[in-house]
Amino acid sequence: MKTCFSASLMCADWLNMGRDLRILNQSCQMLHVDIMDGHFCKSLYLSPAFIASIRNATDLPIEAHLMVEHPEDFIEETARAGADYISVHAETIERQAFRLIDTIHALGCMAGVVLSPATPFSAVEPYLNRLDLVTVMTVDAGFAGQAFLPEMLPKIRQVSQWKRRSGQNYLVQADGAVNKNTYRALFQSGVDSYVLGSSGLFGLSGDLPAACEQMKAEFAAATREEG
Ligand code: S6P
Ligand code: MG
Repeated sequence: MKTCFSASLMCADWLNMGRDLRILNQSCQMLHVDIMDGHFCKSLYLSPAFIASIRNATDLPIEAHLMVEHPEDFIEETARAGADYISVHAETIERQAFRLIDTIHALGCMAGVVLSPATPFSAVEPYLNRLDLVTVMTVDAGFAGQAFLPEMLPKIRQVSQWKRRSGQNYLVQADGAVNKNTYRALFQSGVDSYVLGSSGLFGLSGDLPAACEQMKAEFAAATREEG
């Protein structure tokens, strides 16, 4: 599967979003929009309205990462705003996982599920075969700039091995502290899609075109020996 770089727009320069999207359109394969309600995690960032406002500025697939306590309240609005992938947290869908995955698909979107660091692989195993995207959080949800949690690597391997063994086609994604120090371990664990935030892209020195080139070079260097 081709590597996917997904830019986390909560870490972008909001004052220059239009300009930066034109650059990201050339260097990334997906855009990642973190939607928080201040309850599931103690932060407020982007929203379905933000997705609607950027929809016409990009042909890249947009993923909405719903960090909200009640995803059922936001799924339809997020789909109407133009999201291609809607990812909900495993911890928030336990008792209605199958129904909500069906709802996402019925709205014409691809369905993703995200595992917080403390959530084990077994929590999502019952419905993995219905997913298009599985994200393992490698930091706690809610904040940029946190330290990578290496304890998450075995879980990523479980997600990627299950995919291989079952012949499923979902993308395996890592979100949190994805950068030159972690690419290699993530790649070796089977990650297909890399969410790039402050440490892997927007916080690199220089302007955004230079940062995109640096990011791609760092990824290539970290994974080169792997072929
Ligand atoms: C965190 C959010 C992430 C962040 C990303 C920031 O709640 O889901 O998508 O945007 O982790 O990147 P970094 O490199 O600062 O961890
Ligand atoms: Mg995210």
